[in-house]
Amino acid sequence: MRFLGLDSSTQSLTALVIDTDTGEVIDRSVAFGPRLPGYKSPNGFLASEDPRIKHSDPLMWVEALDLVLGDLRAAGVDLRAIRGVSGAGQQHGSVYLGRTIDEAGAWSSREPLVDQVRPLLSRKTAPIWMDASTGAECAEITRAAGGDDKMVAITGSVAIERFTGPQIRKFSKDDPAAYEGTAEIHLVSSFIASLLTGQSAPIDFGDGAGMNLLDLAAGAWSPQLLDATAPGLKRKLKPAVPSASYVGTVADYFVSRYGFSPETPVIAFTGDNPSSLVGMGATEPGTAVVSLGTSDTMFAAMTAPRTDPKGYGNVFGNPAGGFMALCCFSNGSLAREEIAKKFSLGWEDFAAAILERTKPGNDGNMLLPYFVPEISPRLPAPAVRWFGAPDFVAGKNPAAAARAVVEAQALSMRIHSAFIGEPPRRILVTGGASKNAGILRVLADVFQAEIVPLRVGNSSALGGALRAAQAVEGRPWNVLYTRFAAPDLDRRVTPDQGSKVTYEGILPQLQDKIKDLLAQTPPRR
Ligand code: ADP
Ligand code: XUL
Repeated sequence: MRFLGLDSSTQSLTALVIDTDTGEVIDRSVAFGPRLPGYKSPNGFLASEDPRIKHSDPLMWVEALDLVLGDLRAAGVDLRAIRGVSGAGQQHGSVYLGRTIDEAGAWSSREPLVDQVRPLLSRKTAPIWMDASTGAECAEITRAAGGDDKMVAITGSVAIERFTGPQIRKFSKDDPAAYEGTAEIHLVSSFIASLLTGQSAPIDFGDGAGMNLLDLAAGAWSPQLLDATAPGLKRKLKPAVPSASYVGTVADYFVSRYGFSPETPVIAFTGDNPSSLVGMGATEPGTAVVSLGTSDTMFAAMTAPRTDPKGYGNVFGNPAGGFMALCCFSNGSLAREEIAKKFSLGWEDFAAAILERTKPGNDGNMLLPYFVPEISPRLPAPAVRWFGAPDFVAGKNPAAAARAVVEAQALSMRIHSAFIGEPPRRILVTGGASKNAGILRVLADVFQAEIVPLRVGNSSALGGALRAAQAVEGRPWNVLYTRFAAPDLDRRVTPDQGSKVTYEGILPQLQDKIKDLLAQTPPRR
């Protein structure tokens, strides 16, 4: 049978079709910048005078949905054969509607969807996960909830700028009339599911946990946090649901425009990271995933919802049941690119610098690579510090610089993910930088774990298709993973045992340097 997965991410919308009988996969992506230039969002968000503000136009996502389904059809995919749809969205972003989709969503197939959604918006733009303008609201919510510990105990995370609750609070303060006129608030994931079904789709536990509003233990919005966030918020959110919930059927609009079968079931959409956990076949505890994208993330399934006492890591719902932990590092590819640019290194040179011209421990050369404000550890401003030999500190040793940025990232990832539990023996890697053998080598040595790339990209969209297949067809996860999430064993990297002692020695040194840096940083509140 055939299933469709969608992923509305920061820079593109991907649609991916799997055939569970033949193992065939076909996908198409619409990159917002080049395909929808009218939205003036080359990287998926609108320009803003205040660099802390990052918003997108939700209508860009609506238009992209039409475009990507059109692209699939043009590629010869028969959408009539699709037996179920699910998907994912970039986490934390929020969409504000003056009328609910239940009231408005009997979409006419004679008019483009974007023209039918435009009049529904009670707020023209959607704050996204990159927004960092809600520091005051985080502090207010935390105070009302009774402190950071209380926030973590209820929601699995401290109140964080990029999360949805603080975004909602800021809107309610900045424009109380428009907030008052908002009938329904969606995450990106539930918004896309609502477009697809023409019904108000609920938020799932996986993505809902990234709002600073969900009581993880109860699986319901926390009354205390609803009150702490904004007046009347309960009425604007549907109850959250388990990720495997059926939320409707594909709307007639898509049946008549793209040839879907009537009554094609739609399963709740989730966040892109929970969806990738499925797409990488990592929903059982024991295997961690490192995603090396614009930012780097590390996440893993957990049996019980362990929380990060330092407050950097987050807990989300695992779409296959239970929970997952996630650590997000803003200085991922962004920081590696800074070094590559500064020393004019191509990615091949960058890998060779690590593999051939330097060795574990980097002869004592070390870098704090915070080129942009960091989430883990929390640094509100850039901070780059060089330590070691004079030529390295003077910026005259390109090979050591390449190794230094990656060693610092991997060690910091190890330090900041320790709360998740047992150190992983196997780490699956994905994202643009997972092509780089030098980076994989350092990860293997620092974690003393086997590093395994997967064959398929687009793990979040694949997760959507697999979740639809699992819910509709009932195939066990393992069978689906064997078929669609097979590791690329040819590119597997195993740890060099000899480097273990070196890194055990360096880890506390880096930890101290991070501690010193944090001590120079003004307290958050
Ligand atoms: P996202 O989905 O977060 O937008 P991707 O997973 O597509 O990002 O990764 C894009 C990043 O991958 C680019 O910013 C680039 O820095 C990095 N990248 C691409 N190829 C390589 C490579 N061979 N080595 C290291 N980094 C790479
Ligand atoms: C996770 C996070 C990002 C977005 C990106 O907490 O903020 O990974 O989900 O799509």
